[in-house]
Amino acid sequence: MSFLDALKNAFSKKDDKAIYLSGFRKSKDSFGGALNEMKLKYKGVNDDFLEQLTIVLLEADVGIELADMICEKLRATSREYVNVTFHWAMNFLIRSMKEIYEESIDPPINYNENGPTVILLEGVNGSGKTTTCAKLGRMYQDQGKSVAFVAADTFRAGAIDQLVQWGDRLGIHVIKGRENGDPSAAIVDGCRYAKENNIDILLCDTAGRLQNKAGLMMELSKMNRVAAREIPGAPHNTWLVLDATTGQNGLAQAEIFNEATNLTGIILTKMDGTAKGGIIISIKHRLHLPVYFIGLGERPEDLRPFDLQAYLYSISEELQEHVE
Ligand SMILES: Nc1nc2c(ncn2[C@@H]2O[C@H](COP(=O)(O)OP(=O)(O)O)[C@@H](O)[C@H]2O)c(=O)[nH]1
Ligand SMILES: [Mg+2]
Repeated sequence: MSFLDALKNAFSKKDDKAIYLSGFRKSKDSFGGALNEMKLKYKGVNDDFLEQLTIVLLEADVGIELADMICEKLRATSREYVNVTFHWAMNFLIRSMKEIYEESIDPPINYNENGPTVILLEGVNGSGKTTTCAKLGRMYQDQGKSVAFVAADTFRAGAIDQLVQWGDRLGIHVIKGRENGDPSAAIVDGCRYAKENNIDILLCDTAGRLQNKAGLMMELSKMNRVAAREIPGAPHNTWLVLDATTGQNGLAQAEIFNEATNLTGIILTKMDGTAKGGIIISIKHRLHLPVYFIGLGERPEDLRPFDLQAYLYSISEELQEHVE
């Protein structure tokens, strides 16, 4: 059985197939579609083919380093075979993407067994932090957990109200920071509320100002310090919320945040609106950070755990259908 066949088999057994397929539709159409067009012109794994493949990979935002690496490996391996079909090359490509993602193992999400689990959401303005807070809140509620929000984005006018509105809609209590106040004060209040009210999951919506790295570092490290003082081991998770539509620029942001604080994972938002899903592979390769969740829309229910098989299947579905 070819790699793509095995992928199809594994995918067919999954729940939520339709949701993943529709969420990754843009990636599928552009990435899978561009690869399919290459099939028509295929005359072997030669320079023209590899050049075109590099372009397709760059358009999917896999990044130049990985695009070159994959193409080089494809070139070298294809020399060992006499009849290299297009189908074989596509199997090689998708399998390479899987292997790159799996180079490092994703640690499971860190839950506090002895009290509230504190999760900090970080990221630049507009990346989707507040919406993701609402989505995670909804997900944990569905799992039967008690949830509270901390509105610690005290810098952006309206940011606190936005989270309060989500809290009202979802029936989740919101601990509010003071506009232009110290976000760490809100974190302290939130941790105390969580301890006193047996909250399982405390989701903290923070501000992410990238203008000044030293300032960002100071602010984030203070939030970490005060959280740890209130609840042992807190923050138990620090997730960077990244807008998938920003492509390789998102990778640069991730690197800056990762230097400023101890990130433990990534949430990639707006996957429904982009064909640039390849960023998932390059983040994993460069920063060894797991992508725990993806945002597939603006509603609280539009969050799904990132599923590598579903992603790879979705982008290669087109290739499967036309395979002999
Ligand atoms: N299509 C889509 N839009 C999203 C997603 N996540 C967030 N958004 C939208 O992106 C915009 C900014 O989100 P917001 O949560 O306010 O970002 P923040 O500044 O980081 O808190 C809003 O209009 C959201 O509805 C997603 O997964 N898909
Ligand atoms: Mg916000």
